[in-house]
Amino acid sequence: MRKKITVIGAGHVGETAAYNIARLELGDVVLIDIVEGMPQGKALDMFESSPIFPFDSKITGTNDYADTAGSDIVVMTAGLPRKPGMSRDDLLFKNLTIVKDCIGRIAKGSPEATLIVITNPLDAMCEVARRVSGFPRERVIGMAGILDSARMRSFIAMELNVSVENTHAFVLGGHGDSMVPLARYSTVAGIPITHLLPQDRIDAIIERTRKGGGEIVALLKTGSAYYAPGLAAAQMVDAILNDKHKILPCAAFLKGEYGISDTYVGVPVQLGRKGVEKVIEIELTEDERAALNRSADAVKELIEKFPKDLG
Ligand code: TXD
Repeated sequence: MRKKITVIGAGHVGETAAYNIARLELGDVVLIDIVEGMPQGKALDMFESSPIFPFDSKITGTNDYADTAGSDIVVMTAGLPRKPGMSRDDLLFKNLTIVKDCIGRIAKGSPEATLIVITNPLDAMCEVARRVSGFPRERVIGMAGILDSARMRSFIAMELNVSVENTHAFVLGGHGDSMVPLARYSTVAGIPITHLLPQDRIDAIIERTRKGGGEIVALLKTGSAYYAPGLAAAQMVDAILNDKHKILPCAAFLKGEYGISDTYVGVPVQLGRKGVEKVIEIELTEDERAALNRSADAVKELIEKFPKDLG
């Protein structure tokens, strides 16, 4: 039987994720949104594109959670995006209500699903999804690190005029201004960028990576990035459904790894059929560890603002 992937939220990120998942033939896709007709229209348009460069996935649009029942994976994108001048944290209370509602409904019909959360503020919304669903931490994972490291890879490729395929980048921490891009684990054809670039250029790449989301928001003026985030979600779906045991940077709920407990933060994890199979711990310098702790503390601060009835 083909796998079933539900994408909640048929806005920019949701539609991009859904289309990529369908084109990669990772399974059949259900696209759900509160706006009537919109997910149905987008899904039909996507399906009508499938004979052109052919792909064989069903895509259904709906406003009814009954159609999502039995999903193997749920990609949660519903929620407000940032506008210029807003931080991701400014979205906390509005998106908390949306995530609570959507995940509460989806979890009933798809109790075995793995949840991939994308809604911002990312790490805090992962925690909402974990609490509301009651799913184990292995099956509630956040997408941010793949995007942040793809941004860093793009900037490294631009700087050195090399193929993006040769680049690898390593970004730890929360998906916010406190994220921790690690230069010494970021490489071109296996060579650390610390051997290839002077410190001031590395600092500039790190700064641009940290502010990568804001750069796009400032240019778009009406919303935030979606091509790279949508494709990043598809990569996670691929790693899980195809049981790849692939190591990718994701937001995971830590239980002592990196000396951090009871919070989501971006770390390298191994993804396979069971979701997070392993949190990969790497050696950090004292400064890097302090930066990761600061990032985790920033996430905890948001979690402390949750209303008491969230559990
Ligand atoms: O790296 C990352 N994690 C991110 C996160 C990268 C990019 C965007 N990121 C966040 O994803 C962004 O800050 C937002 O919180 C979400 C979605 O961003 P998107 O750009 O897709 O926003 P849109 O285009 O406004 O789409 C949101 C959709 C829209 O169609 C609404 O009608 C729908 O969400 N929505 C709902 N759907 C279902 N159920 C409910 N309750 C609901 N409320 C809104």
